[in-house]
Amino acid sequence: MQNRTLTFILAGGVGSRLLPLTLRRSKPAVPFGGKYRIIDFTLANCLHSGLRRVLVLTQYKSHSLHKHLRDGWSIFNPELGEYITAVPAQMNYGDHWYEGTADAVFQNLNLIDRSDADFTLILSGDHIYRMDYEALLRFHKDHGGDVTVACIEVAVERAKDAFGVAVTNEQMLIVDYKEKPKQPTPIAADPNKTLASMGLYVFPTKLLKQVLLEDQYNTDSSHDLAKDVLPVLVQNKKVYAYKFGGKKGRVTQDRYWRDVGTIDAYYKANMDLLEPVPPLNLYQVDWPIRTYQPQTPPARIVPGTSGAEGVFISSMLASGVVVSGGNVRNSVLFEGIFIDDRATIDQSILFAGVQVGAEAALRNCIVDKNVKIPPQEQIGYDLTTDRHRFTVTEQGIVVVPEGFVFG
Ligand code: ADQ
Repeated sequence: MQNRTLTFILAGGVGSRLLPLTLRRSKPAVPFGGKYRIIDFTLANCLHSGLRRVLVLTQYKSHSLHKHLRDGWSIFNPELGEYITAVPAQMNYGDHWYEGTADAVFQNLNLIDRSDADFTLILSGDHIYRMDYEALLRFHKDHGGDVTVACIEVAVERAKDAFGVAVTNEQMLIVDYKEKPKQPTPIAADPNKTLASMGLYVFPTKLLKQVLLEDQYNTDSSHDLAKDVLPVLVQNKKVYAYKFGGKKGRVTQDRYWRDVGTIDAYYKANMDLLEPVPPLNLYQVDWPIRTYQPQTPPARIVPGTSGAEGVFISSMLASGVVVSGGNVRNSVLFEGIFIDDRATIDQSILFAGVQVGAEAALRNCIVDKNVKIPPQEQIGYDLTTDRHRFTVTEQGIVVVPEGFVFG
């Protein structure tokens, strides 16, 4: 089925809840996990699931994402009809940018037609997970339904106002669907859990074109797949829920799925990778997460000028990092970072090129690219002061934005 499938990755959302990390880049382009960008996880899923025709729909602040796709993901051979192509919003129909996810796909109907694909798989570019889409496509075919939505069981609390929620019968046919309800309906087996939509859909291409066209004519619609299109389909067609989790297809460990839509969720998902046995296995040799990697020398942990040992505990360090007498604990460090003598980094995420001066102390913070932290600076210790300078989240994570210059 993969050969007969065209894949869209929706990657154009504003990502306002991830500000200031999305000041200059879209959410899928936000660095994650020490060397990746968020979109790498979805792209790696496509790669390992045998999907070879992938269109990435971009809109807001797309330069960084386009560059990343060009540098890291120009891996297929267009001569064989295989591609990962970034498609910017082009006002193909009407004089407006994409109005919602349904409109984003609709505005690329010409590419759907050109592909001649029988099935269209629609994915989001901003989730951290590993999933074999081949198993999803097979489920769609075997169940003989009209549309399939990938779903996951999550705590009712987590789904409130956040996810689309499906109610199914025993055959997994969706009998009710609500987008971001205040009171998600629990599943029959557990009152604390609900079945959340992962925002991934399989459509027969013919039906997709028909429903997108109908949606365009609906003047009350906000042209969103989850809000406007799916609820109508659930009433009129057979829409099945494919349950993510457990052993399916080639993936042996696939219960982990995170929508890293807020800074706190993003921070937590990074910290998950520091668990002794991380819930998402980056080390599975037959499922590497690909990315663009600059040429940098190996990481070094060495004594500083004062003679203090460089220390590195329960952390991830990308290549090109130099810890020169600094002390790094429970942190994620991207490439090319320099930690000077007796500086301490605790429970923090530092993006590429950050420099931390001697005796500076950073705790519970995220520092965006290339920021220079002066010697003896303290961040994350006095949140009242930090709030005047930086974004501080509900859970007390301090974010130092790209381009911040200390006075
Ligand atoms: P949200 O993530 O809140 O919920 P949305 O903001 O529409 O929905 O984002 C979905 C995807 O589409 C994201 O990858 C985003 O970047 C992209 N996107 C948004 N607007 C776009 C546009 N104008 N052009 C191109 N791409 C765009 C959705 C579903 C829920 C589901 C959750 C799961 O609506 O039902 O539970 O995803 O995370």
